Amino acid sequence: MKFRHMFALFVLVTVSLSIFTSGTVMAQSTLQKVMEERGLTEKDVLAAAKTYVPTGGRDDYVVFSSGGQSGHLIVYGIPSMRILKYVAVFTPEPWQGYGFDDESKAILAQGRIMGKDITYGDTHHPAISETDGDYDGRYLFINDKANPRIGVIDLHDFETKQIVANPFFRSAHGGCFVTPNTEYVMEASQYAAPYSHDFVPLEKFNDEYRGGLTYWKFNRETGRIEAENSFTFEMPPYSQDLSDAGKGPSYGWGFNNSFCSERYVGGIGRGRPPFEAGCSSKDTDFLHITNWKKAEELVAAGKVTKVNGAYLITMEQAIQEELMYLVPEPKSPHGCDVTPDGKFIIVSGKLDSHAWVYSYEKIMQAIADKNFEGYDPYGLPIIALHDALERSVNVGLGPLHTQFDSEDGVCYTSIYVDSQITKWNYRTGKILDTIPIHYNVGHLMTMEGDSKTPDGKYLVALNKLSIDRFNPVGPLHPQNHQLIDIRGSQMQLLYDMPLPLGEPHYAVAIRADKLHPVINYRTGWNSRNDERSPHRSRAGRERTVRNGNRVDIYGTLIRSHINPEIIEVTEGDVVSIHLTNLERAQDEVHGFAMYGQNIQLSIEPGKTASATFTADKAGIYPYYCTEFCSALHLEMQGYLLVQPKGYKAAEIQIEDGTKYTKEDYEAQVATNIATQDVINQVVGFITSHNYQDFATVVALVEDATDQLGFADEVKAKSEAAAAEGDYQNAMLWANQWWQYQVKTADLGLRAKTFLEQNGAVKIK
Ligand code: K7E
Ligand code: CUA
Repeated sequence: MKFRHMFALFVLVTVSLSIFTSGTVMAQSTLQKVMEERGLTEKDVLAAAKTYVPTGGRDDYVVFSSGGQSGHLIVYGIPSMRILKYVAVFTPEPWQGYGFDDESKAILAQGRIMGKDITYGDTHHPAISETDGDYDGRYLFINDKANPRIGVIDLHDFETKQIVANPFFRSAHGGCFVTPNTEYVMEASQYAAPYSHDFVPLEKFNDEYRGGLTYWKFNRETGRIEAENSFTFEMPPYSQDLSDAGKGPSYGWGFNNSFCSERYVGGIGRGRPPFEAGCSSKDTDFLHITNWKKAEELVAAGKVTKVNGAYLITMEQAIQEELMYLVPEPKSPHGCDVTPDGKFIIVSGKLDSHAWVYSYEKIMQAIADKNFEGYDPYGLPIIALHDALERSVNVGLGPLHTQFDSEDGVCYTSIYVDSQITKWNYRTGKILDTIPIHYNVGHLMTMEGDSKTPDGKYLVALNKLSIDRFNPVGPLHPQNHQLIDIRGSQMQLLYDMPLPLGEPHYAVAIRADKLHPVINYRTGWNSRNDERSPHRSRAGRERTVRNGNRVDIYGTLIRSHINPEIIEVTEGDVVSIHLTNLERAQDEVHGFAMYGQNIQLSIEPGKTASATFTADKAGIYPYYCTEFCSALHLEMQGYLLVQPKGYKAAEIQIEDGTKYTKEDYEAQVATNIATQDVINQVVGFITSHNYQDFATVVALVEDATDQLGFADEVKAKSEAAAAEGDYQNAMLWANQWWQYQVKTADLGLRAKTFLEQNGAVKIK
């Protein structure tokens, strides 16, 4: 190395070191000041640093939380706890156009109960699809407890694609839990009811009311549940509660607990002690163990008959074919969690302080030996508790749910009554740590914590009460999700996140790099059923088709106009407006709202969405784009003219509010030529770099090329009008030409900035 170079290096190192040192001192003194001013301790600052994601940064995990009775799914990031999205599932949500466009109305209609629209859901348990026991990030399922339904969400675009309603149940709590290859989605009923829709008096509860467990068949290729290939286990009228699927050695089996095996029917009004008294009087309830693998074979062999149009494995058949067993569970249990190795099932005694660890091996041994302590009133064999139990561990008062750590044997149980999380080891029964929770934790969740290979790292406590945690907002408090660091031997509370939607029950977290959502659709896409829309349109192909009193409008959207801008129909017409977003650029969504018709669409790049309504009253109905998509977004507007029957158009022309001259036209053209220079410079920069190596830039360039093509078309119109001396239209088209240029330049500059910030290299 030459001396000159060494010297230069020395100067560089010295200078950068001194900058670094003085920078640190400065940051420290400022940090100190902020800590003093805000009354923060070192522990607070450490917690903040552990959760803070700098601007433009991404989270390591993405959480899908139940939205409780909002019927939505909530998506947020960890460790930042920033909310990313609400996904509408059972409930209309106007921002996403869900329940407003015809396509999503068809999805919601799949969830009708006895022909009635149900526009909410009590969501409890989301489940991510699994491959070989690990989250694969492809699909997500969530249940509705109140109306026994399941929503299927495709994670390639975070949209709800399907809703299935249970053919037997009147409520369902123990779902969604998936088998290790997402062969099935488990859904257990909760409140026993007759399988028919007929009236059956409560006096016949024991004989005609039933619980059950449905294994919904999932087709990974189509991404849909196949109701016709799904089957249900008929179960006694106990209140089946949570479920989980076996894995590893216990693959092929399912587990679900229950409460109220007393089969008690309350009736305060009838002078009877309430449900809560009669449902907790016995010392034990039952863990149900079902062999879905064998049941699947019976279905395939044609040995299972259909009831209500769906396969039903009666208790009689389950006993005969040795498909279902019971094991006592102490004290109104809750939680039913299979350990990552598939060897144990952990159930909590909600009214007690123990978690009960059942051994799969012992259960199988008892089954093999036909070692039963008796039979329940329906003839189901009961395995004695001491023959199935590995150990019980005193974890705290009111234990509910258990999740797992990356460290073998380590797990965490939510303790409702004591408001704490207990960290313990299910192999040794040792308690390792506890941490107080604010307040009354329900579910808890660790990263990928119910998969075969949990990631550990963070834990979220989903609390039932938030009481004094946040600024008061009236009697209905926000929910509180508390983020806890579990990387050390002691748990550390990092963050309280208020969630202002529903009472979320369960949540699942997946590594962010396992998700690969799209940024746009193929042009003309019906995103609700993931097929090409028959109602799509292309630029220049916009049209209106009339058929009697049915009017179909096939339109397009692109910055910054809706085509058509004027729609004429007659009073009484049934009108369908089908709109295709022609954009390909990321985040260029257009909305579509219209006065007085309850229409609000969200049309993402490439999507086609439709709105159908009856134009029953003559009048003027403005419509416009509801997403601020460009500088001329406010001008993205139009009029629906609903003309009275027999209306004859007046013999008058639209008179422009402003008149233009030759000078106006020439000034505009001069501006356009100057703008073209800017565009050429940007294009020069882009094409002299390796822009084709950047997918984002390629998309921007495609979009810009489109816009420039449109500019050329209207430039020709402008010049033709000028040649005829029609400077009014020449000026208006010249202005439109400029509008397209502005959009081209905007896209080009975004592409240029991207290249500069992402290390593009000059190639010519
Ligand atoms: Cu415990 Cu529905 Cu899972 Cu609520 S359930 S907490
Ligand atoms: Cu499109 Cu605003």
